[in-house]
Amino acid sequence: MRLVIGNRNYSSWSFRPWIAMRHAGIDFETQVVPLDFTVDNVHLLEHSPSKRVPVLYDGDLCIWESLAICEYVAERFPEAGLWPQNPAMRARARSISCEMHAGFSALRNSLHMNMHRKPAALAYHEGTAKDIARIEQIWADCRAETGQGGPFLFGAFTIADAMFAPVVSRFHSYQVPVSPVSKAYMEAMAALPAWREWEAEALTEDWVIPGSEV
Ligand SMILES: N[C@@H](CCC(=O)N[C@@H](CS)C(=O)NCC(=O)O)C(=O)O
Repeated sequence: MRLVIGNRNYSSWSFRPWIAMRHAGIDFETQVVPLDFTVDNVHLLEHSPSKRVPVLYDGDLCIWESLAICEYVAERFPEAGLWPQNPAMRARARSISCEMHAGFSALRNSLHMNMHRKPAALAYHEGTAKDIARIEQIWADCRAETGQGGPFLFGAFTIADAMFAPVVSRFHSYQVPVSPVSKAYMEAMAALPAWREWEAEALTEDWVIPGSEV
């Protein structure tokens, strides 16, 4: 399998399936196709029917959209336990994953993922503050109700954690003040070997996207 991703430093959507697949120990190649907004990323059309990354190729099969890729690998590698075993917990994990995939646009548009950024606070608008509050509520509820047996949202690491991974990175880069529960969750995420591998690669990249530097 081959996962086509954007710049590791900025491509938050690419980070999600990559960390899920790497953490699960799935064998795949990574192909980096740098984003270039000066030419409207037309080169992405060579790799992706939607002109967006990430895209997963499994032989001739092409799967795009981060959450669809995660769903595909969870089905193809059931032993990896990428969703919770318990049906009620699995349904909840899907609810919060869909909520992340479909929402939080104020946060995503104002605090871009940028692992190179020297961590420092940045003023943000009310919409972003509301998104942050909702995310912290999701994390607190999961840690209290479904997080037994491990430091992640459903105890063991699942796709739900992968979907929130770029948010963890953003909260760190922009020094968003968080609760002790969120802080502990963020530390567990950043300690994952897969996280460290992605971050180390991101820090070697020297591409700069001016619009993502805030
Ligand atoms: N809903 C898509 C979003 C993918 C997306 O927007 N990817 C960005 C990179 S993080 C992209 O390819 N941008 C290229 C462009 O907008 O031209 C997903 O979940 O995969």
